[in-house]
Amino acid sequence: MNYFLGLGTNIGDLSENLDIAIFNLSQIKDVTILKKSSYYKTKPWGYKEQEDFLNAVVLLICEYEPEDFLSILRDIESQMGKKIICKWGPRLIDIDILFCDDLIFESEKLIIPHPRLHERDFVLLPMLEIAPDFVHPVLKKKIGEMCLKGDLCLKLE
Ligand code: PH2
Ligand code: MG
Ligand code: MG
Repeated sequence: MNYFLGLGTNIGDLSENLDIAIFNLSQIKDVTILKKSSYYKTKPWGYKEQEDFLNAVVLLICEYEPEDFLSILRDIESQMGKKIICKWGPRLIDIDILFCDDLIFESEKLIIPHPRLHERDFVLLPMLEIAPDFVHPVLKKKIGEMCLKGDLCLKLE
C-alpha cells in the first residue's frame, strides 16, 4: 500500500519534531519512505488561539492494513510524548493518514481519505509539491485541481 501521511506540530522544536517523526516512520519494519515534502510554516486551522504549526506530507510504502498502521502511528505519537490538549488544539506531533492508494474506507476509528484534507492548505500545499497528479478517490480531482483556501503557508527551504 502507498500511504500519504500528514504530519503537524506546534509545540517545542518544530523542525526537530518533524525530523524525529519521519525518522521513526522510516524505522518501522518493512516501511520505505518514497517522498517527503518540504516543511511548511502554517497558521493554525480550526482553533486559532495557538502557535503556528510546521506541516509536511510523506509518501511511504508498506504492507500494513489501515487500522493496524494507524495503531503503529499512534504508538509513535505517544512515544514522542503527544498529549491531546483539546480538539484541533496544540500538539507536539500529529500523524494523520491522508490516503491509502485509492482506498475509500470508514470505520469507527478511521476514515480514509482524511475527511477534511481538501479544506486544509496545510495538507494540500505539501501534497501538491510531491504528488500534484494524485487523484482524490472520492472527489475525483487531482491535488493540483483542488482549490486552495488562501491560508498563510510558508514553505521553508
Ligand atoms: N492540526 C490540527 C488543527 N489545526 N492547523 C495547522 N496549521 N496545522 C495542523 O497540523 C493542524 C492545524 C489538528 O490536527
Ligand atoms: Mg490532524
Ligand atoms: Mg491526528
